[in-house]
Amino acid sequence: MNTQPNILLIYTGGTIGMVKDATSGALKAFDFTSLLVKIPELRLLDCSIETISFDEPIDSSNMNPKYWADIATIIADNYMKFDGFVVLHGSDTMSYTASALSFMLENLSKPVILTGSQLPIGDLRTDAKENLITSIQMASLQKDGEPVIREVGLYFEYKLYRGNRTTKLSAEHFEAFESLNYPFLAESGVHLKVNTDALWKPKANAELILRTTMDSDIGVLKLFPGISRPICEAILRSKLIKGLIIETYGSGNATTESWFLDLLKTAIDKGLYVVNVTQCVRGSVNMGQYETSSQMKSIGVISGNDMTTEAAIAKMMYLLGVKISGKDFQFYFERSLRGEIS
Ligand code: ASN
Repeated sequence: MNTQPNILLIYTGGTIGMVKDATSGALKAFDFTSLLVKIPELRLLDCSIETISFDEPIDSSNMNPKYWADIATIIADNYMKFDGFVVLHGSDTMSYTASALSFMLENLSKPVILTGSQLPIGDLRTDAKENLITSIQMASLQKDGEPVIREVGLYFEYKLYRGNRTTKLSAEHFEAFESLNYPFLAESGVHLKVNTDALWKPKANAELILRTTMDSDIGVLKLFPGISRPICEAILRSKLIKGLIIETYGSGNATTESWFLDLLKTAIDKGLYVVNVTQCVRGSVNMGQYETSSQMKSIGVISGNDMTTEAAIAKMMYLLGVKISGKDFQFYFERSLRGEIS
């Protein structure tokens, strides 16, 4: 009997899957079905691997909620057949996809590891092989017949992170991602070291629930000194958006000019959900700590706490998609649903 973990590799695109054409030198999509031939090391792993690919692999800058739904559906459709899932994805929007998948897959209790690379898999100095091989190993980790990782993770350059806590910070270093408000879940050195205390513990015996409807009628407004009133008016009075994420300063602070606060209040009173996340990559929104945030709190601005903007965007689309409304929206937004908030 085969007791090896069974892993499904889902290839969506990104640099990892490109190879240099031997004659022209141009980067082109990789024939994913020949992956096992191109990377013979994969045969040495103590697991069996099956692969599935997007018909037309994409650069992750073209990622969107429809593709998120496709990935989540592949996982849900194959959930009973496999012990773990590895999603190969371009690095540019990987943190958004990791966040979105974490919300779409409620009660997930198997590993879903996203990975990719900065250099194509065929490049001599590629980071793709280590990322791919170790991601598969992370997805294969088991204890007493149960998967060790039971959440959506992102593996890159020797570290496994909680996916919805990550941000891409570097366009050139192999160490491209960080999870600045949450410890990494595991580290790859001579041994794979798992940070057991940091792992997500899903509800026992709860069935996987797939929810793929995302409502993307939302906006993000990054504040800066000098941001103009007409620009803020155009956004906050727009009938096209149902939710707005405001990227504020420091611990959630913004200008106290009355035109700004009045605009916010009118928009919130008319039903717009406004969420406050900080521009800082580390730390949390704490409305009320300074005068420059107390009024936002009192007019009903929702706190994003220490969520990344990527996670806040995915969570907003998700909560709007499942039609959570009114006070419940604030209640669920301000609470950790998948470990996205400390
Ligand atoms: N543009 C690529 C992507 O996100 C970048 C990468 O994968 N390194 O698809």
